[in-house]
Amino acid sequence: MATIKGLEAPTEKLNGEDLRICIVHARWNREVIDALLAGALAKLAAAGVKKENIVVESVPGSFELPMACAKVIAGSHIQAASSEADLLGGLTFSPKGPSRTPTPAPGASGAAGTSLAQSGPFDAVIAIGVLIKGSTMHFEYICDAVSHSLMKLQVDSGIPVIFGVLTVLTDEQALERAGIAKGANKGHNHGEDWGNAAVEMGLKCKRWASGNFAA
Ligand code: RBF
Repeated sequence: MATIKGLEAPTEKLNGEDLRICIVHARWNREVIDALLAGALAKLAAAGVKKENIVVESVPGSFELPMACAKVIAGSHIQAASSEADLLGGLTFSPKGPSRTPTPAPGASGAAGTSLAQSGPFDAVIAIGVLIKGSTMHFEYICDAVSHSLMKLQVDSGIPVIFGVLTVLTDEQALERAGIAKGANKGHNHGEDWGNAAVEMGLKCKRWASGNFAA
């Protein structure tokens, strides 16, 4: 019997061209991480998120994900505030003393014809990790701490934090959920769903924040 499980696609086409998104991934279980990361990046690109508006950072393991996500969210707010000051010809301070940054010309572009990266705060963060159960209680503690901390972070910060953490019992389950299983059936790459979720939540949270709701 066909399963009833799974994600229904959004009803409208999502346009991510104005979004800025950060992916933070762990490096444990790298083969699986790389497939999930590629899946997420492919869906961000398919939704029109510009390369220069995607930041990818890594941390050692999944336990480090909540702290890293909190820091990149905070840092992107600081970056946004300082680039707003720049646009007004703001003062910057360095050990050599204060200097004033010239205001960029409208439509200015970066090196080799690339457009300048957006410097607004991140509209969504995707936390990617792969936790595979071992023979001790380590797995349970990390899964619990990471899932609770990422949920708390998104609610407290108001920035969607996509839960891209596989919590699996076997290597095979991990490979299957990254679309790289060994058998004829490769499974499904959940990284793709996380890329789509980041775009959908980034767009919706922006719209809701401006008091705009579905009719
Ligand atoms: N990190 C992961 O992302 N996935 C794992 O499956 C994983 N298993 C671990 C198993 C043990 C016994 C230990 C000690 C660490 C493991 N970590 C794993 C790393 C963990 O998330 C973190 O990076 C380290 O505990 C350092 O804070």
